[in-house]
Amino acid sequence: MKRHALFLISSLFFLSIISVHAKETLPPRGDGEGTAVVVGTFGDKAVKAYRKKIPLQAEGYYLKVTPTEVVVAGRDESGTFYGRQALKAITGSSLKGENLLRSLREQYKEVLPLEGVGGSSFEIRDWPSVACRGVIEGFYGNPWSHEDRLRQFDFYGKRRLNIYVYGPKDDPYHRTHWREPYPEAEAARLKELVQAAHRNHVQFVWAIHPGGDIQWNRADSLAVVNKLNLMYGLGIRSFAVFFDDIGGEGARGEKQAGLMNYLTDNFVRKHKDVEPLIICPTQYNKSWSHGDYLSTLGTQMYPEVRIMWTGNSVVDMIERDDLEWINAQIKRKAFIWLNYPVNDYCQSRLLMGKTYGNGLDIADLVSGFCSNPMEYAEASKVSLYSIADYCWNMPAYDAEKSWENAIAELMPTSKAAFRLFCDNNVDLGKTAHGLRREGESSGWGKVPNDHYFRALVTEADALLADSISQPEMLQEIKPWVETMRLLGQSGLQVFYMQRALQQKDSVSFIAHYRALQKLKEKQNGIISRNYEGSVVKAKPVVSGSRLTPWVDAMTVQLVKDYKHFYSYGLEFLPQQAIEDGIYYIMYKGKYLTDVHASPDRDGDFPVFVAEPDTINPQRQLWSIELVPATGRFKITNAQDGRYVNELGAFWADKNTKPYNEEWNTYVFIKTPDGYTIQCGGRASGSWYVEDDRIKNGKQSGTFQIKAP
Ligand code: 14T
Repeated sequence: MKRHALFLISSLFFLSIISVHAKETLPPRGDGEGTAVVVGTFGDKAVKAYRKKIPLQAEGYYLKVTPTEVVVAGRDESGTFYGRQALKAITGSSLKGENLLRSLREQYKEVLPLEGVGGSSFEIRDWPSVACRGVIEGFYGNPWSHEDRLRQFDFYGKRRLNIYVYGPKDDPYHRTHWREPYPEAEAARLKELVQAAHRNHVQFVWAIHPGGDIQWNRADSLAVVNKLNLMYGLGIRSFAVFFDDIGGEGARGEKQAGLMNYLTDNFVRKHKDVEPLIICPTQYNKSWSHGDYLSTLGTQMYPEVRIMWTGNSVVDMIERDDLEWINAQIKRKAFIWLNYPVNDYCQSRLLMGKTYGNGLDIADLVSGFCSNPMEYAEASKVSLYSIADYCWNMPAYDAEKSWENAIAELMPTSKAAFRLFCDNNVDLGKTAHGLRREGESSGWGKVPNDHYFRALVTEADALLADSISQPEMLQEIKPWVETMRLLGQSGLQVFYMQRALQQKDSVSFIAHYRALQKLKEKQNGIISRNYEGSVVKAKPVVSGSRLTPWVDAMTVQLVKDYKHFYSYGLEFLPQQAIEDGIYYIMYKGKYLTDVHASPDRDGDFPVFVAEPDTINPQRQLWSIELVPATGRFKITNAQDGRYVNELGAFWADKNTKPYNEEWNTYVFIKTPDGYTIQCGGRASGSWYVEDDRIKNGKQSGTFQIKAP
């Protein structure tokens, strides 16, 4: 193939790149002259004159723009591809002169203004910080569709991401049925995908996940080689083997290392054009590492095999110290599998906030950096956009700026609306993996509450009405957009309830409360991915860490306050299992008693006592009070105010274990002869009685709650 092109472009094309000065000097269109554009790759004759200017780094390029000359010279084909794109982006920019230069400096590694033409002439030298930059489709849940993936590859090309690892957990031919070939139709589609990836200079890595049932014998080694060869036939030239989330026989390090070496010898090296393998180890994060598993991989596996790593835990941002630790274990640079913005473990949330927290100084310690995204391909682009920025020019990465740019580029016709939407889909809530994202609903509190809620409604409407710009994105996020709308409407109803209470207008209060309930019902009907064959259906939550809990807690609080003063419309209000008050808590005729009533006794706990306490009756009385934030009840002793914790004890140490409404509030459930008392949140379990004291477990006791 001919690698260079020397051609003329008309001055019309060039107008937008160059300043007014340049425009004047350009010859008019159609006179046969114009700006000379030279495009080529290192080694081509056309760019020979510029060979010393081309960056040495793979995928780097040199770009020169003057009124009479444009040069794009890549270190390699990818470099030329990215150089052309940079030229196109600059051509499309409306900026001029110094403003243009300033913006170029933000985006490209080296920008050198050329003398004399006031910002309209410059040279750019640009190259990536990280060699392998991209995406690993490695989540549980509905795999991306064919069209999703095609759109992703175009996006990667534009954003200069160069690797895509195919490993959706719910593709049977990747994992559960790894030995079997893809059916013909699926194979044909994969082939088409591979070509689309390559057109965008994206390496397509196909991953196999054999660890669930692999036998460490010749037959299964051959079964893997056989499958890889079939995939080679579809045009795939890069492969990975995953051993994540398995136990037992498949998890043995020396066997895995042996297989990787076997595959390298009997597959990779048998072809001239296959990249070194990638392994996802079983111990793919530090918190799971034990024994000599990692160092076994490090010493026994060929050094060219790349090893994936998610960080200090399954879901973690990556820092330099962490890499120094793992690289020493595996005797090579880790290939990062970043579990963000994947949401397969918090499916009700979309993760569309800023991508922050990864060190800006880790480029020299990684062999690659891939993001595991959400099953929502379009929505994932907000974060992937930033991952791309981060990997291309790591020291210059600015999470905030990159997020703003992503929003503007992904939803050009509804920027403000989309920005508000993303800003309300940031945090994950409490999950087993612990990652939290800050700054959800960042505009909340900066304007009056009702204004904010109204904006949620109007911007949701704006997004729902915008069918021109990004139908695929809108289709995907629609259940969350509708949820944002309902959240806004609910917030307004809460606002009206508050106002009604202030104005002592019980009729209005009840009306708004009922309107709020209607919105709740609507919300319950919203389900994402509610189609035939969906592996995962999600119930969307918007601003799940800020506004949604605020609306819920506010509702509980307002209802409580209302009940305090009014009796109108009580039939429409939820009944508390127990009205706030002071009670005896009894079990089989015995009284729960704060025997010591001594606030500082370590590890103290109340016990059930047969006799009523006539000297200190308060010791047997308990305040039971609904806590709006959790909708559950706090139980405190009337004598000394100590709360009962989930294990039926008083605080062990009030400094190290202070009251926590998540853990220390309880659900009362009415039964025919009393109540069962359930712990909330992660403290899950029910109270029962053993040796006259409260225990938390699966069996649940029945307690009587009696007014004194
Ligand atoms: F291979 C790994 F690097 C990895 O992260 N594996 C999975 C991944 O497919 C998934 O998307 C991600 C987020 O849920 O976490 C890993 O899956 C897990 C992690 C767990 F801690 C599955 C079960 C777990 F208990």
